[in-house]
Amino acid sequence: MSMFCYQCQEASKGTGCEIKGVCGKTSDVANLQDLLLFVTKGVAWWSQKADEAGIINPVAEKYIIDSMFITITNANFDRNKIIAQIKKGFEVQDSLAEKLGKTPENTPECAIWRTDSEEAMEEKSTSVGVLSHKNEDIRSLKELLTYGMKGIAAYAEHAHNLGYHNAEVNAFMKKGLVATVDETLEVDELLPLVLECGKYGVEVMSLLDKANTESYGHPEITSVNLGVGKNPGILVSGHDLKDFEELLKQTEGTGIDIYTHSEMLPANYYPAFKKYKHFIGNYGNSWWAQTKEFESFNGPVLLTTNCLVPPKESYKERVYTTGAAGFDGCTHIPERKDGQPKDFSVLIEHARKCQAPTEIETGEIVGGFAHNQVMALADKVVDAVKSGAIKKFVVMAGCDGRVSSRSYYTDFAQELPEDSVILTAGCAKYRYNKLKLGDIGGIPRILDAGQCNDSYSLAVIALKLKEVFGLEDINELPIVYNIAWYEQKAVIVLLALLSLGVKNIHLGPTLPAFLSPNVAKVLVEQFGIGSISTVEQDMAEMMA
Ligand code: SF4
Ligand code: SF3
Repeated sequence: MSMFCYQCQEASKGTGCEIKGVCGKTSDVANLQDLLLFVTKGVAWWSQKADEAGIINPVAEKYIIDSMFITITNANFDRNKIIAQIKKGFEVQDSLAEKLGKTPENTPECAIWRTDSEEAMEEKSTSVGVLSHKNEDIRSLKELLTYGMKGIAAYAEHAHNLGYHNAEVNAFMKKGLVATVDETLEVDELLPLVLECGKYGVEVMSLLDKANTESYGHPEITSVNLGVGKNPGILVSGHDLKDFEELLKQTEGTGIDIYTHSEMLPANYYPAFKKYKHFIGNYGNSWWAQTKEFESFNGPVLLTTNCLVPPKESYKERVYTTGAAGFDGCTHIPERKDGQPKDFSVLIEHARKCQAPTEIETGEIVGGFAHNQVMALADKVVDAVKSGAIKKFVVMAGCDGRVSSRSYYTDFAQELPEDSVILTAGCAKYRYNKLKLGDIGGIPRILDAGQCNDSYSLAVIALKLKEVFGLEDINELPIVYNIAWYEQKAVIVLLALLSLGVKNIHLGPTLPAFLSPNVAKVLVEQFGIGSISTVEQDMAEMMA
C-alpha cells in the first residue's frame, strides 16, 4: 500500500485507493495532501489559541479554507503547489506562535512538526493519513467530519472571493479540525460534531447564496444554448462565479466567445452574466466527459475548481487552472492582488490562435429554478399540488461520476410518473437534464436550481412549502430524496439536509467507503438513510 484514500465514491474496489487514485492522483500527491491536512490541523490549533487570546488572524482562516479546498477530489494534482502550501502552513503557524509568545504544553504534533526538506515531508506524509486513526468507528466519524468540512471550505472560498465571510463558520472549521487530532474523543462525542457540521453546511450555503445573488442577481428561468458560434472560445468549468465574471469582462469586445462546462452551467441563469453578448451558452456535459469535450472545444479551458480529470497530452497545453485547482504542467492563473482582478490575458491570447469549437449538440436546455424563481411561481406550484397535478417532488441533487451504474439515475428520471417533478442541483443533473420530460401545467418536470451549493435553494423551497401547507415536519411534504454523491461537497449537502431534519434519504450509487458498519448503522437508525437498489424497487418505495 503506497497511499490510502477513500474520500470519494470512486474509491477503488469500494474500499479505498491504495496504489494510485482512480481519479488519477499519484501516491506521492495523495500522501502530500494528507500532510497538508495534518499541517492545516496545526494551523487550526494555533488559530484557536489566537482566538482565545483575542488575536485576530484572518490569514490563518483563509489558509484553512484554501488548504481544505485543495485536497478535495479532482481539484489539485500539482505536487509543487501542495508542497508550497505545506511550507506556507509552517509560516502561518510560526507567526501565530510568535504572537502568542510561547508554545503551550500539550501542543499536538501537527502544530509543532517542521521541516524544510521535501524528502522529510514525503517520509512524514506516509504516516499522517486516514489510517493513522486505528479505531475504525473513530476513523469513520473523523473522516466524515473532515469531508464535510472540505465541502464547507469550498463554499466559504467562493463566498470569500465575493467579499462575504461568516465568523461562526470559520470558528467551526477550527473546532472540527482540532477535534480530529484529539485522541480522547469517543464516538458519542464525535457524532454530535458531525451533525453540527451539517448545521454549518446550511450556514455556509446560505452565505454563498447571499454572496452570489447580491453580486449577480437572482437566477431566473433561462433557455441555455447548447450549440456553438463561429468565433474561437474559452470554456469555463468549476464553480467560481467571480472568476467567471472577471473573464467575461476581460473578453468583452475581443472576438472571443465564452462557454460554460459542467458545474459552470448555472452561470447562464444569472442576470448579471446574461447581458454579455459573447457569452454563448453551455458546451458539453458533466465533468468526466471533459476528456472528449475539451478536445473538441478546440480552445483554452479554465478550471476554476474541481472537477479536473488529468488532461490528455493532446489538449493539456490548453488547460489553465486557478484558485484551488492545479495540475503539474498546466498554466496556473495567480490570485488577485491589491484588489485587482485576476489577469486572464494569457488565456485570451491563446484563444486567438485557436479554431472555433466543434459543434457536439444543438438546441437548448432550461434551468434557473433557484428559490427566488420557484417562489415567484409559488401559487402555480401550490395549486398544482392541491389539485393533484403534482403528486411528488423528487430531489435528485448531487454529483455525477464515471461509473456506468450511474445510468440508474437516467432510468429513474425516465421512469418517474408523469405527475412528479425533479428538483435538482449539482452535476448529477447531467444524467437526465436533456431528457424530454415535458411539463405540468407550464411547470417543467426538471427544475434545476444550479450548482451543488444551490442545494440550499432546494432546502429553502422545501421549508417554504412546509410553511404554505401548514405542516409540522418537513418529512410530511410530498418530497422524496434520491441523492447521488461523488465528492466531498455532496457530503456537506447530505449533512446539511440531515441537520434540517430530512429523513429517509436514498444515497447512491454506493454508500461511502468511509462509513464503518457501526456509523452506517447509526445513520440508518437515526435518519433512515438508505442506499439504492433497482429502479423498479426504489420507484415503488419512493412513490408509495
Ligand atoms: Fe481514490 Fe477518490 Fe481518493 Fe481519488 S479522491 S484517490 S479516486 S478515493
Ligand atoms: Fe460535480 Fe465535481 Fe460534485 Fe459541484 S463538479 S457537484 S462532482
